[in-house]
Amino acid sequence: NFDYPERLNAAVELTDAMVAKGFGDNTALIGNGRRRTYKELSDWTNRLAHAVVEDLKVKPGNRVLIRSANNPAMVACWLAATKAGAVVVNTMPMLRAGELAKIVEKAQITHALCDTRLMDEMVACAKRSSVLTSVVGFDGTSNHDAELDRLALEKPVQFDAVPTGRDDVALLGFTSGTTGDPKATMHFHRDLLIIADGYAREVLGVTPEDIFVGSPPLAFTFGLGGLAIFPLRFGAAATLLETASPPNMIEIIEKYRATVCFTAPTAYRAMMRAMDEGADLSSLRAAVSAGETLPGPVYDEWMAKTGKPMLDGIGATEMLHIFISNRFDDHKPACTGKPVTGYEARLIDAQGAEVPDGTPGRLAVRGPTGCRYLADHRQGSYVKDGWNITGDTFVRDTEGYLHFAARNDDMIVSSGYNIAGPEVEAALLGHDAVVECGVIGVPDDERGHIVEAHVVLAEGIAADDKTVKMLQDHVKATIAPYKYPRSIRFITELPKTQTGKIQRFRLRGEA
Ligand code: 3SK
Repeated sequence: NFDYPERLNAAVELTDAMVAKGFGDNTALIGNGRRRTYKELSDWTNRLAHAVVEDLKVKPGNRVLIRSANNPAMVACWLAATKAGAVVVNTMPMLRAGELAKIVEKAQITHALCDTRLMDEMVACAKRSSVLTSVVGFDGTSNHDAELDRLALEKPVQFDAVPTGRDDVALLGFTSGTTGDPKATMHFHRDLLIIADGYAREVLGVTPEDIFVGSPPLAFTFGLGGLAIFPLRFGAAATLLETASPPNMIEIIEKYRATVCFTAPTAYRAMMRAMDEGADLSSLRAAVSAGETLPGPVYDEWMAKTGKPMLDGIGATEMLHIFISNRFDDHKPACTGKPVTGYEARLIDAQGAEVPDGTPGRLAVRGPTGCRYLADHRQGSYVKDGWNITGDTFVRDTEGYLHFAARNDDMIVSSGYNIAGPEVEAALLGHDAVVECGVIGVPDDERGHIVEAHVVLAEGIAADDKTVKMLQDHVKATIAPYKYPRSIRFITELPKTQTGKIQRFRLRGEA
């Protein structure tokens, strides 16, 4: 039961209200060599909000695009635009003008706030657009040396935030496109708080002593929640890294004794290799894994090395954040756990009927934060009676735990057997020679399809027939032998979305 006042501005709750609650001197953000307290963040975002309203002429409901890597200035711009009543679209720094133009068109963006280091593509995009009328630079390095910073400099540190309604749209989240076809979803001011008051409170038990670190971009709602909303809602601190490679994250964890980490299984594997070489990650009390399914061997290894569970969860941009998760006191390998309070999950067949426990079914989810597509004819096929029909197949066991099987398009039917690609991937990842892999089905005259693994090998392992045989034997010894990859291809890198999800459709040669 998420009870919020009718008039609610989420950005005020995450800044000014935190100061009023006595967190003013707590560290809120760390990044680009500086720490900022809640009081400083509140003042900064209020000054920026004045500039956004008075100089840039942003009106409530205008769509404002923000383009930046993860840094405190990006968080400040997002909060300032939200205080001004704008609907924010956070975007990835790697997007090119053509990709930005699609977002601008779809979301009818009128204003863009852009890190000056990323201006070229933004300006190129603006030149093509008749909707986008204002592009203003901010200094992502926090030296306050760009146009927006100068406009904000002399402004008052008090700002009367726009009294938005709790059900007013605050954020448009663009899906990352594992299928190559992005959609935008609308999120209300109350949604931004529900994910903290639900998942972050219930599952992570965040306290003001926590220090967050992680890799997902703030432009991906996984990152916005994990690296901004969750810490700020509880008076905790977020460390923001423009380049969040595993070595950078390790450095930050050791330097600040970070306690909560948000990243994907591949990064955790790299972090465990670093632990073998002496890295100290003992300060981490919560290792959240999402974005990709967590293979059993990665969970097991983390448990063995740290004595703590890695918390697997599944979320979606459509639902804003994680809606099914393991808990600290209730977790298992190769298991995504149970729904977070407020969310319901059903597994359905092609006709929409619920499947019995033990039978794979398509995951449908319902909850307070979704799912509302922006101007999209697909709303009717992806959302039925309030249930968001996801692209994932799960199995529920008799105790109610949900186990990921595959993305619907990653199920392989070979000689009449249903084989879940991710299960074969988990088996391969259990072998030290494998760094990363993606498994797909490829057409075969005899079997309909066969299982094909695309494997990135560890350093020093030869990409030859002996390794193929070794990996095939390993899979046969780990899971039912009929699931073994009849074809193995060695590659140097897997195709991934900008949020780190493996694009298996590209391995299938579909784009
Ligand atoms: O699992 C995901 O991909 C996800 C998407 C959006 C927000 C949070 C998560 C974990």
